Amino acid sequence: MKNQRSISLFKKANKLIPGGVNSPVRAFRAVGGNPLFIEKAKGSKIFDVDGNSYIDYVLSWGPMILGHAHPQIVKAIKESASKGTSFGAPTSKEIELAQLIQKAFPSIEKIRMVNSGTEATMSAIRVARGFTKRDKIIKFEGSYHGHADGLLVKAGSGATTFGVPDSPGVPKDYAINTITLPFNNIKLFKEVVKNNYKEISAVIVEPVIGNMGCILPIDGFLQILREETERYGIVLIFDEVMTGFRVSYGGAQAFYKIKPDITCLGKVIGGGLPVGAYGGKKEIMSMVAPEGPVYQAGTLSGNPIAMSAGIATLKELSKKETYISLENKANLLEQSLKEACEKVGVKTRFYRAGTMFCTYFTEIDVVDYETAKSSDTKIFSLFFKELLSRGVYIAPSQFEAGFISLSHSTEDIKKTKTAVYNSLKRIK
Ligand code: KE4
Repeated sequence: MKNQRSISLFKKANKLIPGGVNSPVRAFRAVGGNPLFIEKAKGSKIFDVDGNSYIDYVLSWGPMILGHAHPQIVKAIKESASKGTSFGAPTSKEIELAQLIQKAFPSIEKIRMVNSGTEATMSAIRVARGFTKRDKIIKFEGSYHGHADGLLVKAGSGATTFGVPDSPGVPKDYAINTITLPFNNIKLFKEVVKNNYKEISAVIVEPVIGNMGCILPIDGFLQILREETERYGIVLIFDEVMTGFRVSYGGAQAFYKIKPDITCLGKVIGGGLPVGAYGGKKEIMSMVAPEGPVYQAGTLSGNPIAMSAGIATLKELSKKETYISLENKANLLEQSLKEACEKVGVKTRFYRAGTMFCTYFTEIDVVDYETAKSSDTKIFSLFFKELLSRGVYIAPSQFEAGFISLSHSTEDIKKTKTAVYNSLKRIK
C-alpha cells in the first residue's frame, strides 16, 4: 500500500499542528505508523491522498451513519450555504432540528444547540450544578465525555489510548469534584451515592460506553443509576453523543427504557458538521441563559448549514425500515467477524449495541475499564495494520468503538470477513 503523499503531508502537518492532527486519536500513536490523509469519501468508502480506498468502519467516529457524501445531506448543505453561512441570529432550522430530536427523545423537553459533544457535556454539568447547588459529579472510569477540565479524570478514548487517564493542565481543585467509579459496579455506586449525595450534582454516564471500545451495561445497572439519582435529587445525565441515533433512533435511553434528566447529543445530529446539543427536563433547562441564570453561549451554535445537515440526516433516519436495515447489516457483520475469529482460532470478545461495536483481543468478559485494559493492544496494532493493507479501515485504537452505516453493502461485509480472516491468519 503506497502512502508517500500521506507521509509527506504528515511531515508538513507536524511543523504546524501539534502531533500533526487536530484530534489526538487520528495520529495513529496507539497503533504506530503514519496516519492516512483522506482525499474524499463516498458511501462506505474512504479514499486517501495516495489513491488507496478502504471500507470505512470509523465513519468520522460515528456521525456518518448514512454513509459518506449522502446526496440528501450534500444537497441540504449546498442549498443552505447558498443563502449565507452564518447570521448570529435565530433561524427556523434550529426549531426544526429541535423538533426532530424531541420526537426521537421524548425526555428532551427543552434543548440547546452547541458545536461539539464536549460543549454539550460541559454545559449539561454546569446546569446540573446550578440546578442542585452541589459541586461534585460522578463519572465512570474509562468513559470519555469530551475534553472539559473536570471530565479529563480517568477518561477514555484518546486519554486511555495514551495511558494518561488524568491530563496535565487540569487544576487539582477541578479534579477533586469528579468522583470516578468502575462502570457496572452497582454495589459501589450505591454506597458512594449514599455517603456523598449531599455534594453530588450529577451522574454522567455513557449508557453504552464507546470510549473503551464498546462496553454494555449489565442488567439493572442503568436502572439503579436512575433510581438512586431520583432518590437523592441528583441529575442523571446520559451522554448519548455517540449512542444517540446509533443504538436506536431514540438512542440508548429508548433501547434500555430509562429516562434521564438531561441528554447530551452530537455526531449524528450534525450529519458530519459540528453540532452538539444538551436538553432534558424543562425545570432544569429553564436554568439556561437567557431564560435562567446559568450562562452558556456560542457564536456558531445552531449554525444554519449544520442544522440543515442534521435535519436531512434525521429525516433520512426516520424513514421506515431504516433501523431494520441497519440492524441486519450490523448483525451480519457481527456474525462474520465472530466466524472469522473462530475459524482462525483467535480468542476475542465482541460487543455490539445497534450499529456500534468492538472486538477485544482478550479471553475475559469486558465489563469495565480494568477488563477492557486486559485486551492485547499489541495484537490489536498488528490486526489494524493488516486490515489496512487489505483495504479495511477500523479505529486506530483498541479503546474506540467501530461503526457501520446504511451504505455498507453485503459485499463490503463479505470482503471485511475475508480481510479479517487473512489478517488473523497472518498475525496468529
Ligand atoms: P466532541 O467534543 O469530540 O464532539 O465530543 C466529545 C464526546 C463526548 N461524549 C462521547 C460519548 C464521545 O464519544 C465524544 C467524542 N468521541 C470521540 C471518539 N471516541 C471523538 C473522536 C476524537 O476525539 O477525535
